[in-house]
Amino acid sequence: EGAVIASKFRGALIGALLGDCLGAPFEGDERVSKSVLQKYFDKLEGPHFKAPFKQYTDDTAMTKCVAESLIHSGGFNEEDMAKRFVEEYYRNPKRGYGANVVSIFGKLRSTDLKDVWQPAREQFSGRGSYGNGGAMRVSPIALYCHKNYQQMIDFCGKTTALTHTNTLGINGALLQCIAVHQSLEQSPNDPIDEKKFSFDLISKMSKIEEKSSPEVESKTPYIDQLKLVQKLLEKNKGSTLDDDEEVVESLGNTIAALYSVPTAVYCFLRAQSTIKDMEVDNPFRRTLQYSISLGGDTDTIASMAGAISGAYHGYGMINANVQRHCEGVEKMLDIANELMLVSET
Ligand code: 8NA
Ligand code: MG
Ligand code: MG
Ligand code: MG
Repeated sequence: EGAVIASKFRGALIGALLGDCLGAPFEGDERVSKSVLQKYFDKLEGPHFKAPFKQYTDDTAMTKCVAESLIHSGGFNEEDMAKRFVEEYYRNPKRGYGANVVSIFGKLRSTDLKDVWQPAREQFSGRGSYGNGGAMRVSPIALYCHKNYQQMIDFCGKTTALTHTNTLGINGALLQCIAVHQSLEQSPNDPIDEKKFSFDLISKMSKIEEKSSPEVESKTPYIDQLKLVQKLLEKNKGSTLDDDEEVVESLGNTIAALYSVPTAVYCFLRAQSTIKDMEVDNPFRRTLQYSISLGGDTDTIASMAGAISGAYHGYGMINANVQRHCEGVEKMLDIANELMLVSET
């Protein structure tokens, strides 16, 4: 049992890292041809060849900060977490950060972290960011708190509020965290029941959405999206023609959390079975390949879907050759091991 959970910890973090590294070259493309992606993955999985590293972006940089802060502080500590975000950003600012989040780092630095919560509250004239930058970095929280669901919700909300205070930004991060947690709890030998997995997400998100009021027409925007996930799964699974256009149009592929986190959940669930124009047996690879094919915010959607998938299947499902092409794998494996040690209480 210990070996299974250790593999799942590595799977979640390496899944997040690989989705980011492999998705980043396609970020902003409208859609990515499935045959181009087939060759791209085949080549990376094949015999090793010398090629420049696929560099990780803000998604992984911030995920590492979250993990290291939890490990170092023995839990959530807002000053330590904020300090790591700021230091990491100024050490390497060219990681493709969101256009607005960087002003938070500037304010935190110039005020010497006087009030770590305030700069995020000031974003977008006080409405706060609804970007997916909160959600993209939460997988370590699901790991660290895997035995304490309420603590996970608490840590996830607080970690997100350091940069994203809009209800949609926060609830998107909570959905991603809950999805990784559900995957972690599920035995890799039991096939995923897509209906149950999504119903469980809906029931947990309904507790969250009944306590918050987003600035949008629906009172339950994430539940609405998750119901769409169920509808699309029913329609596309086993069908000879996947309606990717409808997936993109309705679930979305943007930098907004509402239009990317449910999409990542969909990609994970959809990739449990075969997908047209993808000759892939491995469901982890299929998750990344399908996520990237949808275009848009490819690094982030693939990273989130990769974390959910890796947390379910475990590290053993992740091709070793591909890992050799991605920056920071060794360090991320160390982090997974450390998280494993400190969370096992
Ligand atoms: P953010 O907080 O700057 O949000 C990202 C963007 O979302 C902002 O620049 C705005 O355009 C928009 N936005 C967010 N909240 C609001 C609001 N309340 N009103 C109006 N517009 C809003 O940064 P973040 O950390 O959320 O960004 C994360 C994303 O940025 C990740 O996908 C990451 O990979 C990166 N990134 C994405 C792209 C892309 O085109 N897909 C490009 C570069 C960087
Ligand atoms: Mg990125
Ligand atoms: Mg980027
Ligand atoms: Mg992105």
